[in-house]
Amino acid sequence: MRQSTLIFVFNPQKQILLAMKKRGFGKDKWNGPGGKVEPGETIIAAASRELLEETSINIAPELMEARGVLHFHFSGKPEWDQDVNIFVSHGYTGTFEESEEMKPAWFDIDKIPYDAMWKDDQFWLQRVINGESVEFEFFFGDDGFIEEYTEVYTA
Ligand code: 6OG
Repeated sequence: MRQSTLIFVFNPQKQILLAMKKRGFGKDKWNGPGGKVEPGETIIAAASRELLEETSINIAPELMEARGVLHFHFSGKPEWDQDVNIFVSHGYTGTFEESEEMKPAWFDIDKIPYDAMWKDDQFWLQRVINGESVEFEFFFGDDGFIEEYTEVYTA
């Protein structure tokens, strides 16, 4: 399965960094920065690279906390299927800037814009914010809605 990344950065005011996707897959949705793992790249290196490319923020690899994985399946579009590896960081250097791909902004954690996000986020994002690791499998229909989902429990 294609590997991808999603990173949630928190500032000292405990706000979360989300970014409006301006083009491509997930256009017009708020999401964490992130993207595909390139051949020969580690997942964590891809997370740092995507964050820097999309928002100009730098995170040392040791500050990246792995928080699980989401397995996405898209009906009729197997080429979109992907495993999205979630990371959280409470430290960063630099100041975020808008890129061609994303427009970042800080959000209070009680004002997350779920209505303008992927439909799966409401099932797991709050738990990641609370410090948990998650693993889910989501099956999306043609209309962008979730047809079925299961939580994968690992002891
Ligand atoms: P590019 O393929 O444009 O990166 N991603 C999803 N994120 C959420 N929250 N829900 C989904 O439900 C997602 N599917 C993909 C992974 C795509 C970015 O979007 C994330 C990547 O960060 C279907 O490089």
